[in-house]
Amino acid sequence: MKKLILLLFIVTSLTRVYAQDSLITNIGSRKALSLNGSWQYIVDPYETGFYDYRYHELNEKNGDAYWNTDVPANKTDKKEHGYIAKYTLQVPGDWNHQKPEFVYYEGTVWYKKSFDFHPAESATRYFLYFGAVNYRADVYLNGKKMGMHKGGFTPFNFEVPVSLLKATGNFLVVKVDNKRYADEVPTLNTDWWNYGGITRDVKLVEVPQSFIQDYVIQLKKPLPGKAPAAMPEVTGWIRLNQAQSGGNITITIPELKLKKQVAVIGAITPVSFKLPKLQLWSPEHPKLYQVIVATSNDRVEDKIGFRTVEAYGKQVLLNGKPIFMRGISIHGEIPQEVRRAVGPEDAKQLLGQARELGCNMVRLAHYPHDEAMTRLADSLGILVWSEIPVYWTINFGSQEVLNKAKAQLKEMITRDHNRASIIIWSVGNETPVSQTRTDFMHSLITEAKRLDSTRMISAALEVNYSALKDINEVNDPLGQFVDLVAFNEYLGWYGGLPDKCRTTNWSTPYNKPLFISETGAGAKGGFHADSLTRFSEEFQEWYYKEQIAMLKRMPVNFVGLSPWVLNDFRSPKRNNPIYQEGWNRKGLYDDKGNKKKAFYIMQAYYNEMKKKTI
Ligand code: GCB
Repeated sequence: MKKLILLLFIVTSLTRVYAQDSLITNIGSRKALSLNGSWQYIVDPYETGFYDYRYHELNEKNGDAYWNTDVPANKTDKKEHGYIAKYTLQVPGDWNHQKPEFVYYEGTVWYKKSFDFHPAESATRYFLYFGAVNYRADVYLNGKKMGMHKGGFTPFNFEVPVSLLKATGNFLVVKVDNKRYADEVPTLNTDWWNYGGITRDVKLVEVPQSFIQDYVIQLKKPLPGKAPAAMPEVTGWIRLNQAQSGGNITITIPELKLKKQVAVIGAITPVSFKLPKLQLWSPEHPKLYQVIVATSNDRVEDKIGFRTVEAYGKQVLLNGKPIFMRGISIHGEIPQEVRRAVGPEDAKQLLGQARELGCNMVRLAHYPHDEAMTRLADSLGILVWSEIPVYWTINFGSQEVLNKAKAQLKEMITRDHNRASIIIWSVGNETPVSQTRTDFMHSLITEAKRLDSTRMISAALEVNYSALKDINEVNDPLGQFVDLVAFNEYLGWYGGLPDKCRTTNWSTPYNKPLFISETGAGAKGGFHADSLTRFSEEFQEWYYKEQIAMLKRMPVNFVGLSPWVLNDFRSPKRNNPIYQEGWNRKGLYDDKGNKKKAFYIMQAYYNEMKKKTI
């Protein structure tokens, strides 16, 4: 009996690992049927469509489950659910902004899409792909459960057996639940609105039996402190969906006249080759190359930039040269329409605003943003900090929570490990110091390094305002494990008034580059008063002036900042009825897209730094 239990345990843990390893990357280059558009829905705050009246999960035999057909077989049938055109939501998109009754809704909504589909005749496999669903998704096709995923900002896919697909009237149902729980990532408490729904693209993706699932084609880490060699070397690997022996993989970069063939040696085949006459990717020259990865029966095409990045002594070196990061923190939200950002147009707006400010870097807070953002950052030449929502006080003592954080870390890195723009993976934000916390975060850092050894790893640390001195040390023990010591400070907003900056200096005991991952003050756009009046544009302007004067006294290892924040954003924690009304007002742009006075202070500083550092 004991042996049987052990065997069952091994089998279930293997399937769990397998499920996490199945993510197909570069989904945009795959043949797919888009399932975006109108979906019908049922709001189900009591989860009546999921549990019976004894609160047991409904099973396949129970017609009351909302993933079962809503069409009565005959007129005596009792159906207490149904999907009709009157109740529709657009996908991708959060539900909160789509109907007034959803503004504050957190809970379960069932989404249903019908579609017709003629499977290809050749041996082909199909996957249902979701760019992101916040937070938990239970996916059913034609009454069969395809799988469940947790994590609101990362992609996942489930294989669909061909035999299940019908030529007409496929019945795809997704139960989306965005209730907050103490043991999830993020936890109950965040300073942003918990937008629910199928927030990113949905596709039915077609691939051959044996296909290219993922690959890393990036420059090898240079020798410490060195620029890439004259003929830089690419190292990486290609992952096929299943182990295979025999056959070749070909990597082609037409512009460099490169064609490299390697023999497949299992599921993962390492590759390495030199790139002659390479133009390195940088913010000034965001050069991307067309890269084609092919096997005898599969082919994917990508656009990849090649560069190196590392923390070296007190500096951050990009292609061997020190850089100063003129950053801004960004939430994935379009405030003008009070909704989650999604797709290329929204990315254009957000990164366009950052460019106007004079940025060469963005911190995508506090969760992985839409893939359109990192793809656009690649082509615009904007450096990126990408983060998982390990935010404030999650349950650091729980192995289960650690596994959830690791799953999101893996999905974030897997989706984007070929994006040249991404130079920093962040494992969290403002986590409170304790040994349990440090062990948890250290474990995430180790995992991030295992998954990607070519980028810097960081986390936004915090400052204790009650213990402020003239010289403050950023000495959180986590500092010993990160590559970049990053900290959030709001001196003049949370600690004293802005003139406090005049006597305050910062340092770190770690011999590493130092980055200010947040600084900011609230102001209601259009509210003008003297600079001592909180929430006036003048107060925020004063704050930025004092901060910048302080930045000019920063030690030599100061490598940049990403102030808080680009735009005002919705937050249920901000309830001043006159100035906030449910909005965090620390944006340099207000919620209508107007620039506040502080915007121009920051822009002038960045212009100055641009001249100095290029
Ligand atoms: C922080 C958090 C950020 C908040 C910000 C604030 O330190 O990292 O998520 O929104 O402060 O406005 O207080």
